[in-house]
Amino acid sequence: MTRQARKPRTAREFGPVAAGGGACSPLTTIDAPLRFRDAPAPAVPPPAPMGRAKEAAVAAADRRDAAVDPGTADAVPNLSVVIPCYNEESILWTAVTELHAGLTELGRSFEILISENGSKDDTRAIAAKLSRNFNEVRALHSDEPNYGKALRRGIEAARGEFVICEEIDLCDLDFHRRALQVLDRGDVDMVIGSKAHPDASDERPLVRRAATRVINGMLRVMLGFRGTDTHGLKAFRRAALLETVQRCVVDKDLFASELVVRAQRYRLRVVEIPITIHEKRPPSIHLFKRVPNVLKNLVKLTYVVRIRNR
Ligand SMILES: Nc1nc2c(ncn2[C@@H]2O[C@H](COP(=O)(O)OP(=O)(O)OP(=O)(O)O)[C@@H](O)[C@H]2O)c(=O)[nH]1
Ligand SMILES: [Mg+2]
Repeated sequence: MTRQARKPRTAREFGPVAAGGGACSPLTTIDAPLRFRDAPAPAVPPPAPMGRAKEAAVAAADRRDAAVDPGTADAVPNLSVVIPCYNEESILWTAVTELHAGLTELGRSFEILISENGSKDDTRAIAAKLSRNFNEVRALHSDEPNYGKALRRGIEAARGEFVICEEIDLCDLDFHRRALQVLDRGDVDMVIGSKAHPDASDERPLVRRAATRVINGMLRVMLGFRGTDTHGLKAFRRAALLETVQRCVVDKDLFASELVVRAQRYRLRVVEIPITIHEKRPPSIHLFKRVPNVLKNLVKLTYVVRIRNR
């Protein structure tokens, strides 16, 4: 992946966190006052107790994972990379093999969680084979194709001190390095890799770049989101985000956005860094097919957050 030459950054684009950032990339802090700043920050309530049926379902899911996942008994890793996967047979093997090599070079202990659901091609079988081939790879499966559920399940199953949410067509080790450098400092809970940051380089087609701006504009107006991107690469300290994950109410595409919006509402320390987007293949689901669900979940999320104040 080639990095384009960038114009010099203006001082305005360097937030206070960047000032002490040494060699790490510029950061834009996104902890400006909330639109609803006069309201007390909602405390993160304890997760609701699980009912018997849910407990049984979770236990059954764990047993299923164990069946395809002989590596889980190993020591707890420093880093978990969670990758939701759907119908990715064409790139999964190569992408994970390359990612495994890159993460090995980083010099941290790690695990890669392939969180597949609903694939109609050989993705599940390839993920299982990868988990047999590499001790550090774990394969999760369930039947319903659902990006948000897959990401959530992967985060909940992750054991690392740090979690990175990846996409199989990106596997951006440069983001991993820079985000971990920021998290290592200990004064940040979550790092968003922003496609719409002034210093980002986004090679996706115009219509998808525009869609990113539209959805983020809606998140700002409807939910008080502060920042430039919510969907895609992110890294965080697992302990800091786990309760936030459990409070999320929407799934599919909007789950990733809800996670970021809630992290801000709960006053977690969230920053953005620019990324270069160079996809290995076009998206598996067409943008317009995703719109109805995004809008439905946006209305639901706005109701829950704004009206129910949850
Ligand atoms: N488990 C699971 N993974 C999914 C699903 N849909 C997409 N993914 C995965 O999510 C990641 C991103 O999917 P893409 O198809 O590239 O979507 P995208 O349009 O680039 O996403 P944006 O960041 O919104 O632009 C990939 O790793 C996909 O395999 C799904 O229904 N289930
Ligand atoms: Mg993509």
